[in-house]
Amino acid sequence: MKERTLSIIKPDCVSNRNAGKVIDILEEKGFSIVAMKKIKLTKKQAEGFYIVHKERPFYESLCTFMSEGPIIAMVLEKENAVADYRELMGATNPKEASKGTLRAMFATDIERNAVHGSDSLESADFEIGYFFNALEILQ
Ligand code: IDP
Ligand code: MG
Repeated sequence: MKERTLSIIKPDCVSNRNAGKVIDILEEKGFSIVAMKKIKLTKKQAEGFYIVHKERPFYESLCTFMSEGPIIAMVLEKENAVADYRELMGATNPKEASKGTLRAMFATDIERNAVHGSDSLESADFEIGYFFNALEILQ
């Protein structure tokens, strides 16, 4: 089944000028970009996005990082997009990420790990709606 998932190129990866490489790989791997925008989140907007993590010890630092500079948010479409994009991203900690994954290639550490991807169809619905309205997404 064709699915849609939310991808974010995080501030570290945008400021390192690796965004184009990430987008190139996404297209090579068969993901279609059905929406895309470059924005800088406020700390409050980052907190809202990561609300599920609000009790985690890294929440405060994560939200500061995610609002330090521009990000590129994209809606990706493909068969099995949620799981396939999680696999392409690799493990949260780049030290554990398999060779060839985006995090193995572009992440610095467990926090500054280059990319985000929705972890389920349910999260994808919430996360896509957080960044895009219906008019901004190709039908
Ligand atoms: P995920 O992005 O692989 O789904 P999550 O557990 O959902 O990982 O965590 C969200 C984000 O929070 C991670 O991508 C990373 O930027 C950051 N993060 C996760 N665990 C840690 C940690 O132990 N220390 C610092 N930052 C973390
Ligand atoms: Mg997650």
